[in-house]
Amino acid sequence: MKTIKSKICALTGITYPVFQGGMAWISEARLAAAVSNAGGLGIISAMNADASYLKSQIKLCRKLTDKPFGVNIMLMSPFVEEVAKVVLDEKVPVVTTGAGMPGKYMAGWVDAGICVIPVVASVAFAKRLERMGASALIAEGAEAGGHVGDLNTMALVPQVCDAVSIPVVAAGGIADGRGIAAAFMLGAEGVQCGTRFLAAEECQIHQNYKQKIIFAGDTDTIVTGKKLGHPVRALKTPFTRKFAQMENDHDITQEEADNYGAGALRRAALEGDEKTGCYMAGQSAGLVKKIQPAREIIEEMIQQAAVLLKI
Ligand code: TUI
Repeated sequence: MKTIKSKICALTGITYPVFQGGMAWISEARLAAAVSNAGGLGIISAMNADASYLKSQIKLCRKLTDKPFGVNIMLMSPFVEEVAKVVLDEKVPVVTTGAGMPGKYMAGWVDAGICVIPVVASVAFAKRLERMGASALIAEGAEAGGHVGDLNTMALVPQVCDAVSIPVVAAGGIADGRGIAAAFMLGAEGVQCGTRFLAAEECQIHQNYKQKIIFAGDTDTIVTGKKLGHPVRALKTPFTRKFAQMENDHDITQEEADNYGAGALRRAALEGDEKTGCYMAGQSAGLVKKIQPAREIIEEMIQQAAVLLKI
């Protein structure tokens, strides 16, 4: 069994430099614990939920693993203030952030000794967050699922690596060992995968979601919400096609989009709703072929990458 060691492993105490993305309604304690037990970094999504939800998830994760894990703070959450405090009270080892600038929370987390690893979508944000004390950064390209920036992984990652001296984790479009090897070639010290873990056995989402990921091909995702400034990548379904049509037909308002999208990811993840669910996924869905235990996913990816990197 070959292995890959990097600065990210030393920083976070994980065996393999693979993070599982913090995905709303998807990344809960059982998936995160399975990934951490397999040697990666499992991440619980604080999503749009309140402090008590996050506390119970952290408690469950700690029951299921004694390995390091992370919490992802979605900065657009209405409960962001209270969940930002929970990670301090609970002394969570690693915090990642997404969908915005975590500036006002950085000093508190850094002072408490938390390893803070924000997601960035541009060089300017990367430089600012390094100055604010981030331990590392996740440079996420627009191939990713969910909320996306403008730049693609191939261009973003090397530019962020050149701009900062802290370790960089590459994300967006990475779902196998070839992606990991490529990320290391671009200067990254690790990867974050979301879409591949949707097909983990321990991932608790509805079977319909998993089946859609497995059957998806390279062109089966679409980005909606660009005009309103919140672009989101998801599978092409009746829900996203209608959203795209609404955007094309007229100048859709924020209220209209909010009403249309409310609860759509929850309906996909929990109910497998074919008509009104929003199945967030990255362009790498076409690489995901089967449902496997998280450990198998990680070991398979690392083996393939190690061979390619001649380790
Ligand atoms: O955060 C994510 N992915 C997400 S969050 C999410 S929940 C949601 N649902 C509906 C609408 C919007 C969000 C679903 N998927 N990934 C991390 C990520 N962060 N990707 C890109 C960024 C990002 C983008 C811009 C980080 C900072 C940033 O700063 C610039 C700005 O405009 O704030």
